[in-house]
Amino acid sequence: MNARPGGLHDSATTAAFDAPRWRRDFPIMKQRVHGKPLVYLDNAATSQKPQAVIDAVSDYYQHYNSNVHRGVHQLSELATAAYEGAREKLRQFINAASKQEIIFVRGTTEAINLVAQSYGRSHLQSGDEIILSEMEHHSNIVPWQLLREQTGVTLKVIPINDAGELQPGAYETLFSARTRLVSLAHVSNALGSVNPVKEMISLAHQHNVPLLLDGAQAVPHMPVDVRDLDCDFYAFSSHKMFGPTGIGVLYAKEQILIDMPPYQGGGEMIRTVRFNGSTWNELPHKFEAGTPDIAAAIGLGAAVDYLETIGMPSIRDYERGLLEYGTQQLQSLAGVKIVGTARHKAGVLSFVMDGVHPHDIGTIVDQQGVAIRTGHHCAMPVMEHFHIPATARASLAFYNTREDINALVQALDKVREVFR
Ligand code: C6P
Repeated sequence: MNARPGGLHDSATTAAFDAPRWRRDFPIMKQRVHGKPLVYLDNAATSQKPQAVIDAVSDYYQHYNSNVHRGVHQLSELATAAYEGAREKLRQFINAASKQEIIFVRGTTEAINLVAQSYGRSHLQSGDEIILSEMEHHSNIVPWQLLREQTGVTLKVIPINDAGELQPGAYETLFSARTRLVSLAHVSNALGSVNPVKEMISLAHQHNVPLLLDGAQAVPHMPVDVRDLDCDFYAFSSHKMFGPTGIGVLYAKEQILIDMPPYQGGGEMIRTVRFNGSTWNELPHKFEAGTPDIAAAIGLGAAVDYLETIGMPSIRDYERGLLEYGTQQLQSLAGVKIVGTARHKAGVLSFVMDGVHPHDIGTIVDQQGVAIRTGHHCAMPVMEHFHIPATARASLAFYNTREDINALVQALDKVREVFR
């Protein structure tokens, strides 16, 4: 490991964590891209999958593929046990009070749409207010705009400062007698800012307002305890936390879910159906209409087991050291500017380079085997704030190393050569 003397609390945390050992669990890491070893720094878009997750999905299809909650035959019982077992693993992972509070959805986007359409349409009226922030992903803006068209609610936005932090003091001033919900990123995907969510939840509750956290970029990188946070809703995606695509979780406090109408109708979510009316299944099934992505849920359960083997506090500490190393490296490059310099950050390095469009950066570093994302990252209001069309973004996971950062820096040298 390329230890740098004087690095910000780096050597102790990074040296203790054996990232290359964990990386060997990910078969895709042996891949070569354009003839170069793969350097995967696009984890905020989606993470890679360890063999244990791939095996869990494949084992289901090979040995007990069957529908859940429907059959009395053995395969169906095995599938149901594995699917519900995965739910229990998720409950423990985020410390929810009961399995009834874990709703399987397609991902963060569907989770937020579910809350907007079910909770929003049944609890909010014209003139009611929802507080969002300027750093939200489109998935935490557009569902509320759709609700605005349907109900006439008003959206209020917490502004950010030029470090990419929520402007101190601004949040509190947005509350009024009509505030009905706050919906906020735990960690920004475009900037990496970690928001002071615990204090923000507490303030919302002082106003008797529930709060939803978009945890898509938090759950893969730090311990999350929904009871300690006391959030009312928490949304996250499996594919960003080393699990399969097509599955994610909406956590919500049980009483809130009881008071919410179903989001979609169909099989599984009903107790009785007659032409003059139907009654709903108990939680969490009331919100899981139709056959779910059973294999993906089981794979997500395996991802949780895997993450717990490593330990979320170790992952958080290691990535913090790696982010500091990456920040120092990028800051030392002439003409490179990091976008998002919040005091509290998770492993996202968004940057721009003088005279080079981010898409050109992405294309040239790809030729060197380095995968990063370029664009607006589905956070156009953030780009607007910084008056830029796009950034290049390197996003970290626990299997990344300082060598990966060094490879990015070398690839950026190539970019400079091309544009000299
Ligand atoms: N961000 C990124 O490259 P889905 O697509 O539903 O799994 O997650 C949506 C989503 C919601 N909130 C945040 C904070 C996110 O980062 C994302 C996904 C990816 O940054 C793809 S745009």
